[in-house]
Amino acid sequence: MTSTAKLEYRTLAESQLDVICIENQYCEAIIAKQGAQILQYRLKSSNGRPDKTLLWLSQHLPQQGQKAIRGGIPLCFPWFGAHPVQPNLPAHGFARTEIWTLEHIQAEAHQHNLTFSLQSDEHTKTNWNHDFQLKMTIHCGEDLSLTLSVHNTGITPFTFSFAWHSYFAVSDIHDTQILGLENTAYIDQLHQQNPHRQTEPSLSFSAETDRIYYQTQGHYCIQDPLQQIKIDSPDCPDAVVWNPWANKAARLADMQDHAWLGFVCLESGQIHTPVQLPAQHNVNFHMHITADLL
Ligand code: TA6
Repeated sequence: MTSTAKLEYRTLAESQLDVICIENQYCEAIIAKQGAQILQYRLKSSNGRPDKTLLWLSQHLPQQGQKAIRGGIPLCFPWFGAHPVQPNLPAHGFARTEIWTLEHIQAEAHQHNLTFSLQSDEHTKTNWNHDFQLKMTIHCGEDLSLTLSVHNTGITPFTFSFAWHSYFAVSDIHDTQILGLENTAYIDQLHQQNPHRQTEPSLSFSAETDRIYYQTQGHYCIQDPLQQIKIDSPDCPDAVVWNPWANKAARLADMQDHAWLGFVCLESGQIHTPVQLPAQHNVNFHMHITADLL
């Protein structure tokens, strides 16, 4: 049992991704400077409970700064999905491919808090002509939580959408259910029709699933025979649920065969009604994740 906090800077051999590796009493984690993206979070075994890897991560990592890393918790900002007007711009925005600055480290025996920032510059303005500063704090301890602060540092208002595109590791998508979406409206991204409403208490999976739920309660549980993962993000009004299933997964170059069986994306954010942020204002979002092994 580690009684002290460990922190190490590494550059991953093949991808040249600059990462920060932390370990404390409760967990081990790896966070990439690209996108301030947590790639791995492993809860240590305790009181007879086995250890638990919470997040799924592709084995195919891109060269740093070249393209999005599939897995962990990528940040989609300042738009979600394809750009609404310019389809040539990167899907899910550019925040997840930019190299963020590690601003602050708080390391204690039982937790780490790492704060990263991303400032607008001439490069980001080629994609989105606004002045902004993002700050993301990642708390790694007995639980995992993220805080995102979006600051409009310009002189004009801007509008953005965002989501934490979280890839949660599950034993088998066929045996996975998501609770917390009962009586919630959603748009089925696979059949762009009118909104639907989920009436069932739980969502299970038997085919490609790609839904944007909106005006949610902000409290979800991913359940499979071995675990419960609770996600609380009450200041994020929307949630996306995605699994590509076999056919779409086969078309994703950075998804190894059958990997689609081992994850579900439950993505907290604000998409359906984008955020309107006046000049010199800021807004904060929070997501808190806990895992209980059954
Ligand atoms: O998670 C919802 C979604 O928008 C899906 O439509 C799918 O495209 C997924 O994101 C993955 O997007 P990415 O750009 O990370 O490959």
